[in-house]
Amino acid sequence: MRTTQQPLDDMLRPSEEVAEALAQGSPVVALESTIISHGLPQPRNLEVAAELEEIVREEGAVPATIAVLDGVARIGLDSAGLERIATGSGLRKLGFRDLPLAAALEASGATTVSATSFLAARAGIRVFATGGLGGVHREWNATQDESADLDALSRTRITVVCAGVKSILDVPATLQRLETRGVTVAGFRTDEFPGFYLHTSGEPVEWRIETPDEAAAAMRAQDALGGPETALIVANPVPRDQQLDPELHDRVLAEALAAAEREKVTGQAITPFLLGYLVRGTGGASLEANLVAVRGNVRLAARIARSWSRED
Ligand code: PSU
Ligand code: MN
Repeated sequence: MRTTQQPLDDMLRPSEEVAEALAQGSPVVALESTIISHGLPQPRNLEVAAELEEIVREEGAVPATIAVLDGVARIGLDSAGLERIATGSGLRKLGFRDLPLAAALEASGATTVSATSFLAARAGIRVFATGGLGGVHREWNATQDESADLDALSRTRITVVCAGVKSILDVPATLQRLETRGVTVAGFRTDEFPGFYLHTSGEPVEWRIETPDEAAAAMRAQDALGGPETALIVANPVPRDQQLDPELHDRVLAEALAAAEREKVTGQAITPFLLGYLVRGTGGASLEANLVAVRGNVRLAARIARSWSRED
């Protein structure tokens, strides 16, 4: 039997600030990096990366932006690290399954929801904020393209605050898959599942919570029940008055989906392609709605992390 193993310390490295906060039981919020590298246009993405960390601090928690740099999963980046994620060329998009190869080959990449959730939980972080989750793609029947985000959330004990799933997806099918896999979903002050750029996707959500304390109570109940290590999704909509105009959204999304088909964009490239098309096709309006969503999610995640650390 082989006994030589790479020590975990060499592969998973919290920043000093994050390590200290975790040791003291202070609130920490994980942030993903794919949204920075592949989800937002340059140069705005670097500003946004810094702004999101600032929001977490304003709310009294410590931000931990997660990415893999030279094979090491970094839990909390300094400004040079954030800059590499935002401006580095040819940076990979790493899902959970890519992590062992990135470690072995000392590669660098941004982490998606599936990889970030795993690494955050492994480092001892319980709360994570993003924009919109990945899910079941509209052409699933032909492509079988379902984001690894869903599988990761069915086996990772983490709370993800998001504005639903990206509206480029098949939202009802994604909700079905989350149900099948036992992922807990609650609307934050809403009875409808959010639509990422839109306040609502039009789909109902069966549970509604009103406060960060209620989210933290659900997290404690998850642990007390002791079932499989599943996630809690806190679905937090963009305010109606800051959403993307629904008609513009539907029209440009239809164009984007047609363009993806024409240009035969598939696999990992499809999500960044569609998001980028929407930014250009809406004259930047989808970008503003995306940012409103992410900022709101980061703020709420910090409040949940605070409630969680008080009760822990
Ligand atoms: N949320 C955003 N923008 C993004 C993403 C999420 O507002 O770019 C990223 C996340 O990293 C998510 C990924 O995990 O898109 C999903 O990609 P795929 O469909 O290839 O699994
Ligand atoms: Mn995919």
